[in-house]
Amino acid sequence: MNLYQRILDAAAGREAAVAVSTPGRGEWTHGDLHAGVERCAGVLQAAGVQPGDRVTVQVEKSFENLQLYLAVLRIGAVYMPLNTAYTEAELEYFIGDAEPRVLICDPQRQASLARLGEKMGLGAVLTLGADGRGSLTDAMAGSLGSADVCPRQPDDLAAIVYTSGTTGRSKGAMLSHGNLFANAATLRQIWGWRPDDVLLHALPIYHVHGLFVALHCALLEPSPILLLPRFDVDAVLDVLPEATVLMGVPTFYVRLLSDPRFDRDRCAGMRLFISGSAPLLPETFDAFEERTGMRILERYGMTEAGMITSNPLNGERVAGTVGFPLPDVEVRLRGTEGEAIAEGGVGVLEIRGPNVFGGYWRQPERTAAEFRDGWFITGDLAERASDGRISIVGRHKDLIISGGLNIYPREIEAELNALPGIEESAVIGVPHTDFGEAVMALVVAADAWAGEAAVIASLKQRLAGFKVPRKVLRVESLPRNAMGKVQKNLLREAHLATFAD
Ligand code: MCA
Ligand code: AMP
Repeated sequence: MNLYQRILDAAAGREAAVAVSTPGRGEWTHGDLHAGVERCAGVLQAAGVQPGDRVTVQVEKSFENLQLYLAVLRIGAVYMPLNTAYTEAELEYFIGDAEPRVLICDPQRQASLARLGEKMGLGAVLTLGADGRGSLTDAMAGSLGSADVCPRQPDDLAAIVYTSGTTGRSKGAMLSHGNLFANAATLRQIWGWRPDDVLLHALPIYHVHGLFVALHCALLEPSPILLLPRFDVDAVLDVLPEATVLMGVPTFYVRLLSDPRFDRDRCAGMRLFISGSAPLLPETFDAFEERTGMRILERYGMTEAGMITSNPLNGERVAGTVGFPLPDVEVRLRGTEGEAIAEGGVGVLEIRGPNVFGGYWRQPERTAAEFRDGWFITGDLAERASDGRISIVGRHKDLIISGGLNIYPREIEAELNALPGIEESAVIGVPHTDFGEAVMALVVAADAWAGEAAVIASLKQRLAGFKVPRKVLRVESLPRNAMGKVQKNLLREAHLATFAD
């Protein structure tokens, strides 16, 4: 039950058909794809990677990056993708926690990461650039390939995907071959995946949305993938007429709508626009329908579980709701202490199903804290209508989602509080037209503090750019409740219009 074996089996007899194309770079058949996977697997094995070993990957998206992911699955190792925006300080934490055998990074970071790799006892540091070149692909050219696909049990780990924590540092969600296959099979069924589908892929492949949700649907059919290196409106508009399905975060749709070239004609061949990772505003849903005559299908998910609910393929797609639980996923709503709530009331969404991860890597206490009687506590606040439709109405966890990327205020507050002159801080998310929410920091600071620009500059040294506050405002004090807890709701209300156009 190796997920890669399923992907390989799906491609049998289709060796000459196009699997992936990237405008400006080329196109590759299923035969090319899997021959390269085998060679890449051989390189990893020669570097000492054994089944169960972690392979950490921080590279730009490319066809070769996809081959690398599949090669890790093939040899029974554990894929560990990282956002390319992470700084070296952030990377050091992830490597220390996961203890990978091998790190694959961008050639530009090779020198500094090789030093880090030596310090942290890595077996090898290989490189792969956005153009598909690097020491990994050089080694692939001379590789004889690996032996057979490594047999795996459904519970064996396929990937560890790090997700930030409300308390403390990021934690690695452990996803098994069984988790990934179960979710992919369900999505392919409910979204009516077809051999003549063409997936327009513009998401990063270091998060669950782009890596598992989008790619597995296409690879298990198999249907061809138009693999764009990143989301760029011009590039997406160019290839849209050749595609049938697009998956994106709400920012994709906001940006497409802001371009007058995005119209019905260009969408004529499309059968499905899917949105998720962050709330899609009803205004965006409506404007999209008005422009294209099509309704975006919104779904809801999490790194720890892949997809959880979805609006229907056939049937009413309702703006502001995330649809129904997937057929093999159970959901229930509970109070914050686990107590029952009244029918129709707001509660914390808890889930159970074959898609739900096994726990956080080497963190049994945190795993135990996020499960109740076998149900995973998502931390999202939801409401269930009488017909069973779920709406996400808020978050019990202190989390900001900007352009589909999760940002945990605590991590930024800790960095801010460590800066000279800053006594305390509160980081909040406020409405932003492009990103949905943007990060803002309120700081209580001594007169001699460095000032907004210098604070932003020093945070950029330590944190990935998307986490750095777009505004840092000095305030006299932070509002607190009787328990001494900062009342972030009051701050969010007071600063609602910070990024208003
Ligand atoms: C980039 N920047 C951002 C973001 N992305 N700032 C805030 N929020 C962001 N999301 C900053 C950079 O640090 C940089 O700042 C400047 O914007 C330009 O960077 P660039 O890379 O050019 O930005 P972009 O290409 O315009 O990217 C925006 C984007 C991208 C297309 C929305 O962030 C994206 O593809 N997001 C998708 C994330 C995703 O896949 N999420 C799924 C998580 P400076 O100039 O200051 O350096 S998985 C998940 O959530 C679950 C499972 C689910 O339900 O799907
Ligand atoms: P991540 O930890 O990056 O996997 O992000 C998962 C979180 O994204 C969920 O817990 C939700 O808070 C949020 N999310 C995902 N999809 C949606 C959606 N369609 N509507 C609202 N929030 C969403």
